[in-house]
This record gives sequence, structure tokens and C-alpha cells, in this order.
Amino acid sequence: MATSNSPYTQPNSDGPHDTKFKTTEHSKSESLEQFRSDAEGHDLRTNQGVRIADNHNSLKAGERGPTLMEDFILREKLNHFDHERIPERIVHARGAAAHGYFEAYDGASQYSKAALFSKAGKKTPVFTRFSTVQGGRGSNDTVRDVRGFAVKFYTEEGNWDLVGNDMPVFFMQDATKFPDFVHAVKPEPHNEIPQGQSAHDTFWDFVSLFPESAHMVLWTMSDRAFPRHYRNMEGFGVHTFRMIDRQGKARFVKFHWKPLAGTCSLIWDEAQKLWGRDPDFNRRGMWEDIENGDFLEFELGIQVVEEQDEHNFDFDILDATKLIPEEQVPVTPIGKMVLNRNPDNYFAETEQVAFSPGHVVPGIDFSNDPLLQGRLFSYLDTQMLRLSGPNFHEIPINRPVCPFHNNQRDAPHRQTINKGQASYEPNSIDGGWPKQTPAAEENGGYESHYERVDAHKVRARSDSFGDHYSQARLFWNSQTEVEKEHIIAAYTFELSKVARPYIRERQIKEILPNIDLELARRVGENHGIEAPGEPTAPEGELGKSSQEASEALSLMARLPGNIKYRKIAILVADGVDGEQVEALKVKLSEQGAQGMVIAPSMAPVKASNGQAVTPDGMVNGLPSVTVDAVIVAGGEGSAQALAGSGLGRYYVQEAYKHLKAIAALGEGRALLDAAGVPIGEDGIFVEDGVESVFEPFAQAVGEHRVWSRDSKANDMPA
Ligand code: HDE
Repeated sequence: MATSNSPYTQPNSDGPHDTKFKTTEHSKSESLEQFRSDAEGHDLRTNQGVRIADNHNSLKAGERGPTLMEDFILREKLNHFDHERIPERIVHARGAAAHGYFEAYDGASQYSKAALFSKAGKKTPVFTRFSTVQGGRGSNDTVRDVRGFAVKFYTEEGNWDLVGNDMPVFFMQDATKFPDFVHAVKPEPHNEIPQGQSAHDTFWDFVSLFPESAHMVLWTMSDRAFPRHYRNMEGFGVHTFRMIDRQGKARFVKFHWKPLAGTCSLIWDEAQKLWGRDPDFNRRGMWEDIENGDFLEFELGIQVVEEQDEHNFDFDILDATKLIPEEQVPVTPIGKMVLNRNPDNYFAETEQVAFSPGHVVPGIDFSNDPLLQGRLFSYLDTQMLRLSGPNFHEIPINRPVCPFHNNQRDAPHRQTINKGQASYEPNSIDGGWPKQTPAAEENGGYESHYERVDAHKVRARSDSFGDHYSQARLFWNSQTEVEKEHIIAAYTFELSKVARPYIRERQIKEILPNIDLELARRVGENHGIEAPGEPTAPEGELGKSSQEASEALSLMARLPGNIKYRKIAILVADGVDGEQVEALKVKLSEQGAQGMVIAPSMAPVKASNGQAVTPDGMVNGLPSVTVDAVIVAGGEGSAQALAGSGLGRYYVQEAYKHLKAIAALGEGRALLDAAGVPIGEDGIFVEDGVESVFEPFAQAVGEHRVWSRDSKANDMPA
């Protein structure tokens, strides 16, 4: 769509009245083309365009003499380097992003007049950034934390950002508590410990004094807090928003992203080990999959609440600590997002992208959720600092793909060279341009939803926000036994890192019993603290849910169900049955999985048939925490070598501990015997050939873990 090749000219700046163009679909990658720089075939030059003759030596007075101030080439280079960093995001500093597109489904247009929903099959470019919240830019991917799920839709009517998380609720109801919460969860101010984690005094001090956080804290104590892969997490807009249809009718909506690959998570021990083994685990997973053509896919869905039904729930839909159970309002799919292209440059794209819930297009509007209202201020404000002023919208990744003109001018790093004399409206000098577009026109101007607000000015919380526990109970009741055990273990672990006994006691005695007495009792037992036999919160705070449980809240409700995208280790050593390895790789790839040959070292393995098998990785380079399941290949020499190696035994022991499916072919069973992996237990498959083992093994991998082994996991020393 760009009409000019000059990087200084705003796209279409001489064009007709911008808002009149209608149906063209714009590609973000096309619009970025003019900014992309490829050095191939070019001379090395300074930023002023001067060719550099020597990039190895600074200018000195004599070969062994002092460096001269005159060296403008050195000064420019160091000066630029010294300023390479920008402030990292205050929260969500660590992230990874990908380009892709959103494709609307039939029927989406009946809810919103936004152009991106206007017809089935319509494609809109997107840029999506996933992130953790607490840790700094260099922290680990797999910490226990919420994940950000921020999508920028480059629509023909301007940018729409859906800046959500992978959990459907939040820690607080009112924006004014956000800085308190973030100060509490961030590394402690006196020693900046711990990084990327909530297991410390200030976090538990705050949340144990702040009951409205109970529901969200429970989510973060569940395995949702460390997704297996970004493709395996749900996403949520969290707040109630509004959609406006062509007739101007408004409906409340909640946004959901449903991963087409199903939901699944890591196991806590595995997540912790990954901090060291592969701190970039999630980032790498997405990057490599996209490079391999295994794109990430999510369906966008909405829960729709008619305005007249706003008060028909046993909670307030403006309260961000509440979700709308899917049984009460089903999720209607309205489109699909495919992430299919990695960024070219992390800093230019992933780091400089600026999201804001306030970036909306006609057809999308806000609700009065006080958390959302605060966010509408915060994001623009933070970009001013982070991206050094109000022109961050001109950075290529942030530019809308449609033309945009207004009378805003100047400020640091202004790129647009605005033509004309009139930078005010109304004007007659420049023919009155740029002009307003009435909302009534097709592809018209943004008009806020017409809503009557007639109230006293108060600093107060509505009584309808008083229930802090009913949905925490709903979430707890919706978990399977295994998930509940993991939650109990999580509270136990986190509180064990809290130095002050009175904080642990407060959480166990004053918060947990209001969620569930058994949860409180079990965590209490693990800390030698007796939990009360009944809830301690006042009745209003305890609340009541009209629903006992909601299946959709369990991760098990949407398990992958197949082995597509899974990484399967094939353990080999010299003497391996080479044909078997080949057959396994073919079979796995037929079903969309990746068989990875893992050997004691990176040296090619000599198969029993004399051929060489090239490893994809070695046992301590791609340890079991980086794969989804393990197959020990047959061949006498190979099995004996692996069984005799501590690293080989550790590999399968650790896979067992993390509830992974393990198969041993023929002689390969010797490794399981040597490692003490109990043959005959669920999810341990020992067969002679690929054909007989494949189906049951693949089925177990589709369940993501062998859940029935959960209670035995800690018996394994690994
Ligand atoms: Fe954010 N949040 N937030 N947040 N948030 C930021 O904006 C803020 C909240 C979310 O990949 C910041 O550009 C306030 C809820 C994501 O770049 C900042 C409040 C949800 C991202 C900010 C909230 C989110 C951010 C930091 C309470 C889920 C990363 C850097 C009123 C619906 C986006 C930045 C990316 C980032 C403020 C609460 C999601 C400081 C004041 C609720 C995914 O502006």
C-alpha cells in the first residue's frame, strides 16, 4: 500500500480523503518493506554515509600512542553503542513475538461493524507478543507467572490491540492497586531477589492482605503458570469490552483465544530445571516451529452478553476478578489467528512494539471496568518514556497500515515531513484537510458508545464487587485431582520461600480456608500450621456461585489429543538398530511430530548395520526436560552403552518423574531396567518393533502426560 519509496514520506500522504478507501487488504510485511535494511553487497559506512576504510583500529597518535578525540568514526560508533538500550517494560519485559494474520469467520460481522470482521475469509495482518510479567528482559521463560498475550491487528481502519493474558481474571478490581501489586511481586527492593518469581515475602505479604487477589493467585498456583509452548495456552481479553454492530447496537463481550493445538503445561520440577537447561524454552519453541513451518493457530471467540442482561449474573461483569463461566455464556468463534513469520529483528519489532488497550477501531468499545479504565491511561503514558516521546506510532512496527493524517506535529524523533502550512483545524489554507469523517458513513469515524452516566463523584467500590472467593472456589472445584495436588504443592513451595512466619500463617489461616478447607488443611499441614475448620471471611466476601464447577477451567478439558508438534527423543548409542531409528522418524513425522535422535555425544553413531546415524542432539545438550516423550531404540550395543551411562539412566528417570510416555524397543529395555523405571506401569511401553509400540505410545503422548503416575513421580531420584 505504500505509495512512496522514501522513508521520510508518510504512506499515501498525498492521497485522497483517507477514510474513503474501503476494501483493500493490507499486508504489514509490505508496509514494512521500505524500512527493512539488508547489508548484503553494501559498503560499511558511518551514519552520515561516509565509507569506512578501517573498522579495526582507532585513530591514535602513533601506533602505541593515545587515541585522538578527532576520531569521529570511533566516537560515533561508541556513542551509538552506549545508547543501545531503552528502558525495558515495567511489567511484561520478557517476551517473544511473531507475525501472522487473522481470518474472520462467517457471522462475525453481526456483532461488530469493525472492518476486520466484515466478511468471512477476510484476512488482517497481526503481530502477537507473548510475555511473562514479573521478570526482567533477561529472565527465564518458564517461571511461575502469568503470560501476556498481546495482539496488534493492523486493520484497514487503524490498529486494534487486544492486550490480554493467558488467564481470564486479574489480581485486582481497581487500577489504583496495580502499582502496589507490581511493587510487591517484583524482586524485593533491598537486594533485587528473586528474579521472575512470586515465591518471596513481599508478594505473599500483599496478597494475603488483599483478598480480591485470591482467585487470580489460585490460577497462578496452577500449572497454567508455565505453559508447555505458546501454542498451548489460552488467551483472554480479561475485561468486559463492548462490540458495536452496524445498527449502533452495543453488546458486552469477553474475548477468548482458544489454541487449536490444545492446552498443556510443564510440570513445576521440569519448569525449574528448564531455567538452567534452556532459559529460552518458550521463545525457542515458537521460533523453531515457525521456521519449520509448524505455525501457531488460535481461534478468537467471544462471549456475548446483551446490554439488558448485564445484571443477570451472580457477580458484576465489570469486575476483572471474575470470569463468565462458559456454561452460562458459550464462546462463539469469530475468527482464527495464524502466526507464521518470525520477526527479522528482535529490537526493532518485538522490543519496540507498543500495545495499548486504548487502540481500538470503530465497532470495538470499552466497558466501565475500573481496571480497564486505568489501563487506558497507563499504556500511552509508559510508551512515552520507553520509546522516548509521542512519536512511537511512527516506528515501523507500530504504524497503522492505513494512511493517517492529523495536526499533531514535531516532538523527538519525528519522521514524517508534513507538507502544507496548516496544522490546525478548521483551516482554509490547505483546503480544510485533513477532515473529520462522520461516524454514520461506511468506514466512518470512531464514535464512542452513547451511554448515560449520571452519578455522584465518589471514591468507592460497588457492593457488587464485594465477593472475592466464589469464583476461586469454582476454579478449585473444576480441577482434576492431579491438578489439585499440583496447586497444593505450589502453595506449599511458594510459602516455604517466605521468611516471615506470620505471612505464611495469614495466607493459610485467612485466605485459603475461604477457597477450600481441604486446600487450607493440606498446605497448613505441610507448614506445621493448623488451618481453621471453617471459612474465616465475612459472608459477603465469601460469595456464592450458582455453579459448582466448570469443565472449561481445567487444563485437561482441551488436551492436545494427538502427537502433532510434539518433540520425541529417540535415544541411541553405537550399535543401535539403524533401520528402526529411520522407521521411527518417518512414522513420527507422518503424524506431525518431530523425532530427535539423541546420542551420548554429537559424533555420528555407528549403527549395527554399519551405517552412520547423525544425532540431532546429545543427552546433556537436549535433556529430557526439552522433549515430550522418549523412545529408547533397540540394538544390543546401544542399549548396554546407555544403561551403563549415568546420563543415559538420568534421561529416562527424569522423563518418568515428569510423567512422560517412555517406550523401549527390543534390547532398549535394558536402559529402563538399569534406571529403575518400572516396566509394566502406565505409559511405559516395551515392545520389539516400531509397529506394535507406536499406537499406544502415541495415544499416551496425546494425553500430554501419564497422569496416573503423578503420585509416584517424587519416588524417582532424578
Ligand atoms: Fe498491563 N501494562 N497493566 N495488563 N499489560 C503493560 O505497558 C497496566 C493488565 C498486559 O507485549 C505496560 O507497554 C496497568 C491486565 C500485557 O508489550 C504498562 C494495569 C492485563 C502487557 C501496563 C494493567 C494486562 C502489558 C508495561 C492495571 C491483561 C505487555 C509496558 C490497571 C488483560 C504488552 C507496556 C506487550 C504491559 C500497565 C493490568 C496485560 C505499564 C496500569 C488486566 C499483555 O503500561
